Amino acid sequence: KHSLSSNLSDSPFATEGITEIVTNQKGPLHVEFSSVVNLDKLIEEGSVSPGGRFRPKECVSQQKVAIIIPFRDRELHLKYWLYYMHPILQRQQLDYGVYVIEQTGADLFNRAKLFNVGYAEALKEDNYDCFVFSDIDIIPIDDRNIYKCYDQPRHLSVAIDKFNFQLPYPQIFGGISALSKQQLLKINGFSNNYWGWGGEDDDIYKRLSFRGMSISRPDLMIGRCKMIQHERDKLNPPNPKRMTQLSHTIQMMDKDGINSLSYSVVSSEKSSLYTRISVNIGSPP
Ligand code: BGN
Repeated sequence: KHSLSSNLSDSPFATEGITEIVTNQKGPLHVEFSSVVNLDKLIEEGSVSPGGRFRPKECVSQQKVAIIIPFRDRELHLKYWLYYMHPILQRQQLDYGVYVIEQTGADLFNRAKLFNVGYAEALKEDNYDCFVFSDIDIIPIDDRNIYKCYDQPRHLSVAIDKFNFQLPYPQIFGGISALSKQQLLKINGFSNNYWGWGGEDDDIYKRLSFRGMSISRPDLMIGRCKMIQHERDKLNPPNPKRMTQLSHTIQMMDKDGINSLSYSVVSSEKSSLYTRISVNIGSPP
C-alpha cells in the first residue's frame, strides 16, 4: 500500500489515481437496530485498547485518525455504534481513537461546538492528523467507505436509508465527515454558535468552499449508510436563527471557531471501547 502511493505523491492524503488496497474488507454489510447488541465479545477479544484505541499489527497506518462523536443521552445508540464500527475500522487497518464528547447541562445541543471540543481534546492525547466527525446514529453498510482523510474534505454519509439512499442536496456535509488537521485549521474549525438542530453542517460547507476546497465522496453504493430511527431530542429543536447565521458565515469564520473556543472538562473516562469526555460548553446567548 505504501509503496504504491509513494510513487505518486508524498502526501498521505493524496489519493488521485490510487486504488485503495486494504485487506480484509467485505463490501456490503448486514446492519440492523432491532435487537439489542452485546459488547462483551468485542471487549474480551482485547483488540481495542482502553479508551477505544487501535492500531493494526500487520502494517503502519498512513494517518492517525481521531473519531469525534457529539453525544447526549444516547446510550443505546452508542452501543450500536461501538458494536458495528470497531470491527469495520479494524478491517480498514486504521490507527484510530474514539472520542465521545458529551454535552452536560440542559441547554440546547450544540453539535459543531462539540466537534471543536473533540478536536482540541484528541490533540491533547496524541498527534492525530485526521479527524472523523460522526453522528452517533449513522452506520456505514459498506466497509469500503474508509474513515480517513483525503486531499479534499470528505463526506462519508452520502447515501443514508432515511433519504432513500440518495444525496439530499449536493452541498450536504452532515452526518459523517473527515477533515485533516490542515483542512480544519484553514477554516478555523467550526462555528460555536449553532444551538439546536440544523445549519451547522451547511456552515462548515460554506467555510470549506470559501477557502477554495471541494467535497470528496465515495460513490452512492459504497457510501450507503443506515440511520437509527428515533424521535427528535427535546433539547435539540430546529434553530430558528440558522438561515440568518448562514448568511454571515464569511464574516464570522475568522473569529468564530477554534480560535474562540471556550469550554471546561467536567469528567474524562477511558472505558474499554471509547473515551468519554463530558464538557460544559456554556449556554446560548
Ligand atoms: C438541511 C439542514 C442541515 C441538515 C440537512 C439534513 C438547514 C439550514 C437551512 C437551509 N440545513 O436542511 O443542517 O443536515 O437538512 O437533515 O436547516
